[in-house]
Amino acid sequence: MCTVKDLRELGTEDLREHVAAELSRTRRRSAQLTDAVDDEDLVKQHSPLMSPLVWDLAHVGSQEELWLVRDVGGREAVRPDIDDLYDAFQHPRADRPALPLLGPREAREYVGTVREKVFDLLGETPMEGRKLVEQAFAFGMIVQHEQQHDETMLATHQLRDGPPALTAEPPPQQPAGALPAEVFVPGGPFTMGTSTEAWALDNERPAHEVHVDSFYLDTTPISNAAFAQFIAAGGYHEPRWWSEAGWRYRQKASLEAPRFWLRDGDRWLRRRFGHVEEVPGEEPVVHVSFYEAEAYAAWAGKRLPTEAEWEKAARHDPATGRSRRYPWGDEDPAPEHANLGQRHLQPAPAGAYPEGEAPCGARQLIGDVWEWTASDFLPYPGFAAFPYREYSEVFFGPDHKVLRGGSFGTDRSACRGTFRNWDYPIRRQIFAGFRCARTPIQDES
Ligand code: AVJ
Ligand code: FE
Repeated sequence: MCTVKDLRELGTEDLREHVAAELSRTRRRSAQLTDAVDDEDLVKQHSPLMSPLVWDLAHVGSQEELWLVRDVGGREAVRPDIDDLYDAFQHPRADRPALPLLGPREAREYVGTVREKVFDLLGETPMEGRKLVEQAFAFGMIVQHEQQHDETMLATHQLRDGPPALTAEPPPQQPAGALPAEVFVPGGPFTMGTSTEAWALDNERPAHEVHVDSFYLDTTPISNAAFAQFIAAGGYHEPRWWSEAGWRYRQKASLEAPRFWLRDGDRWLRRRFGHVEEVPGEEPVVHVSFYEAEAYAAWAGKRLPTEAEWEKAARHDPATGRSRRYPWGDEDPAPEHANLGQRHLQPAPAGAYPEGEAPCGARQLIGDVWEWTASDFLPYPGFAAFPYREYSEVFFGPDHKVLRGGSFGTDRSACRGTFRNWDYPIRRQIFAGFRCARTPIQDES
């Protein structure tokens, strides 16, 4: 387990070693996700929402070739003829199966060839002199990119029909103990975003002060049992809990429950990576859209936290006044802190991971489920696209809502207190849940 706190403290050789370890660890996961099914399954489209797994694999290689082999390394292109096929902006996901994609064997060979060249150039790349390589940023960006696609591939696995293909240990069943339902976060300024985290992506930058009024935040994510009460109370049939856009979507899609839930008499079952099982009441709810989260919060007399509230709860240390990298401190996530990295293929019970607790007392802000926030995906003041506009900038605006904290399917390299994810408010195939917030009523607190 790597416990590097600050890559700026590493010498070039140690930095190279760190990069090599991260690249290899990441590729093992991509291999697991693609070796788990046969060739037919790899080229097939399991849902119009997703690419065939074989597209994700070669796309990962293509981005690595563009940024590391060609740009950082200045080496000759490996496959300039396939750039367009794996450019996510050229072809929507639904159209990708019809493209003349590399087959499974070719895709594996391709990513292997690219990786060999990257290991070769890693040894001679100076980790300074050019913004792209400072603290090995481009390598970190490529590690995170592959890990992000690994989470996307995990979502594809969840969407595929048929018997289970993936296995993992269940998460620790730690008793939560008696936790308060909500924690209080006193009003005041905090530092949001970062200007120092070496591998932070452009949308997390720069650090800036934000004032957040006092608020209450749920100690844990909303559980399946709590969400089932909303269903039982007729929540899906009461327009008053829904925003206008949310209700329109609820009607159009005939939503009745989280995605992958099945009614069985008077109980709920779910399909999870090929297993059909009773919905565990104590686990955080997952596979709900922003609109369902918003409706639940209204029904509960609450609201979703803003992105600034979420980050203040997760990072602000009132004892020092500074913002931490993670809720528990500045050390990289270890297994006792959070459910990350596809070690378990489901969230841990709400209230787990006492060692990952934030100074305000909230739990599981990192890991388990992505948490929908009330906020649109917008640039921070002073934002500068780097190294390319298509990572973040083209997605800024009211169409995408911000998600925070990462899920059981997210790697630790692609998740931190400042990390920002985003998606359309209708999306349910991602590993997203939520927790609620509320503004104190007069004289409370
Ligand atoms: C940050 C998860 C929204 O998957 O669309 C992958 C990450 N960007 N390849 C996505 C990403 C380019 C992105 N999200
Ligand atoms: Fe990508």
